[in-house]
Amino acid sequence: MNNIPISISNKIGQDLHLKPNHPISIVKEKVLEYFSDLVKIEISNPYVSIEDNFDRLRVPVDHPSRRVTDTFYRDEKTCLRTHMTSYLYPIGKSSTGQSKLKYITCGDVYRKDAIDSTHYPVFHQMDAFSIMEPGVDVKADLRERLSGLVKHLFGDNVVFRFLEDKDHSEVYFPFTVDSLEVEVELKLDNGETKILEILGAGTVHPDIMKDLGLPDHQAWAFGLGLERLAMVMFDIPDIRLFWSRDKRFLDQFTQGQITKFKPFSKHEICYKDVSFFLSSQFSYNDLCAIARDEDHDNLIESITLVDEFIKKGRQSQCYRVTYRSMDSTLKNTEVNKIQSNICSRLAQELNVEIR
Ligand code: FA5
Ligand code: MG
Repeated sequence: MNNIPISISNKIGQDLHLKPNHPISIVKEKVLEYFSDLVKIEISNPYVSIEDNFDRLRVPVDHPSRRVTDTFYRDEKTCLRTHMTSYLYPIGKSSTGQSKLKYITCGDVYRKDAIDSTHYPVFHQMDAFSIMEPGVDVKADLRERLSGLVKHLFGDNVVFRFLEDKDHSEVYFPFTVDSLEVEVELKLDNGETKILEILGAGTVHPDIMKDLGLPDHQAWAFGLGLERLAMVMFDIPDIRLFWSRDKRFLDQFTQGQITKFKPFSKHEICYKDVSFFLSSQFSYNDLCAIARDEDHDNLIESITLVDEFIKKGRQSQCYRVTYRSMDSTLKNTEVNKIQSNICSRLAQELNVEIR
């Protein structure tokens, strides 16, 4: 049942959001500055019950996010939190009847995900919950606060939009109604514009308010990802850099200051292809999880499908694993060893036939 590799459990307790001079913490503080009326709650242990992470939030039992290819499970009852919303029920329940419940949390969350420059299996989220005084329009209040947040982060002239569930079917959370996402439009130095989804939000589902013993109250909630904000605010091109221990990265940032990242020499890439006949056990996310596990020094930059064909009725795929070190020049022996370990584990654990 336990599908948590060492490369992931090693990240627990690193707490980038608690290191004052780290970009993740600098952005967190900026968000907290704006939401100073909410009570700040720190929860360092990232293991949560499946009940709190999924069931209490009305996530259907067959929802894709629950699959072992998407979530890291410790045992039948416990997983690594996949979002900070997993505390909505326990915090709400322990303060039952408190019609003043307003809080904000921050922490590391874990998902099996693709490998590319904007996805990493560990990232940081902030989640907020605010119960409304009687008579307050919950939707209007949420929009006002989120507009204020976006301006606080990006300046008064920022261009942004609310994407509403009624217009966009992909905007959906089982734990909210009138759900929305905030999209920010950014002008890059090269003149291009970039669209960035920064958060999900909505009115907390009435069934959950009932479960919390607050059937006559309304509340809003939102959850935002800190890495993507930090990548834009600091001009950080690759999400792996946040985990760098290189002084050339860490020494560039100072508590309370948003400064542009100055890239240090980018090292050369090297790629290796792996081709195999698929099996029923194979999934891309599992391939990434195995690759992460073997790649102790974060040398893998991306894994992409480059070729696919059917031969004698069997489906074959070819993936390109691109290697680049953030800190030093790649050593051939090192890359070969990782690649060969990935291949043997693919054959053993996912039952593919390497070609
Ligand atoms: C959620 O996680 C919801 N819990 C948010 C929420 C809270 C909605 C309360 C309503 C009420 P989502 O999976 O979209 O939603 O993630 C929220 C944000 O986390 C995204 O907007 C994005 O900024 C960030 N994010 C998601 N996946 C990754 C990833 N793999 N790497 C980096 N950032 C990510
Ligand atoms: Mg989303």
